Amino acid sequence: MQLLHERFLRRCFELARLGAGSVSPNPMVGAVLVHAGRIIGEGWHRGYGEAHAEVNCIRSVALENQNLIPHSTLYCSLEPCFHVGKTPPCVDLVLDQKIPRVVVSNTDPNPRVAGQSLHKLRAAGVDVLTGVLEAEGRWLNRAFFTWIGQRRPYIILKWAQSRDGYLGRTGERTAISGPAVQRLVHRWRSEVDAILVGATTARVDNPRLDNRLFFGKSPLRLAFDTGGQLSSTAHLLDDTVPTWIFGPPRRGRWERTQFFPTREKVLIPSLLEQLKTANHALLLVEGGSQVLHQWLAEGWWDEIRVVEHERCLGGGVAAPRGPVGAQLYEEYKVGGDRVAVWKVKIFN
Ligand code: AOF
Ligand code: ZN
Repeated sequence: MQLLHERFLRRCFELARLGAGSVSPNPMVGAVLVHAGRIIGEGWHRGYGEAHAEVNCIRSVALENQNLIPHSTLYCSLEPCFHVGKTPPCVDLVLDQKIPRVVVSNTDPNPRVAGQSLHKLRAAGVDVLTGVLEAEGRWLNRAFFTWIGQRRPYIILKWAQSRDGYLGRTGERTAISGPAVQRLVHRWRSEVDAILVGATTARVDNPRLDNRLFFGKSPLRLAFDTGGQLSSTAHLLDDTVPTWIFGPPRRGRWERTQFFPTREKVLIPSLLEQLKTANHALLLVEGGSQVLHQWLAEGWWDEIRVVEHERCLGGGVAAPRGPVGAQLYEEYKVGGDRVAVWKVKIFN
């Protein structure tokens, strides 16, 4: 039975992931309705402010199967919501539909829910099973758990290094990773709310920081320019994508670019505070060396993604040393490159 529950919950996770990049700061949620071992409905939370997974799941049930709903099991990656938010409470939908069994991975940490729905369902006689594949569910929604638990964005540090541990040659843009991993990095960009680079990278690499190689949106671009040295012809100042520059304001008409004059010392906390105010819960820090060292040294990270190319550079800017306090979560090959994902030891 447990294996069957896990199978359907894994399907919920798969569906939930389809919301990556579109639902933040909400969680990614998937729901599956099962009758006698057969899936009769599926749904996921598709966009922030839109219908929840459970609603889309019930809506997807074919007319001829609707009489089966009161005899089915609802699988949900997250506890159904209890509150009236942008949509009515999902817990009432479950009760209205007379669904007799609910299997859930995680309790919703949102204080407006926090187990109250599971309690209400049980009190109404619904058979509730919770905590199935709990660690997987928490990992899937690690940004949401951090957002609710610590009231700050989830921070991913990312860098690419040569096999002998260099980020690039000093003072010049150095292409390290292959085309397959570049596409993956653009996918990562499509899934986060904001992406940051430091002043040197902004000047030397002249990055666009948008998502051109994968489906979906481009994130908000953030760059440090406290010295005001970024060239006015830099891609980051092209005003094509929403961009925040932490540095002195520049003259001209700006539609999508905002300037935040900020003191060097309070850069990180003030940046995180601004992101929080704008409801951005997921930040990708793409370098370069100074920024990565600082964020690592001050402990401002939740996850680290390292892309390692098989080639050696023989010298240049050294990549940060093996992340302290990190635990390898997964490793895989993409083209000729190796991707390693590290997570904070205490998470999960
Ligand atoms: C669910 N199913 O698919 C999601 C849930 O602003 P709202 O109304 O969209 O509510 C957002 C909150 O609802 C969010 O913080 C989380 O607690 C819960 N998300 N709940 O039953 C879903 N996305
Ligand atoms: Zn809901």
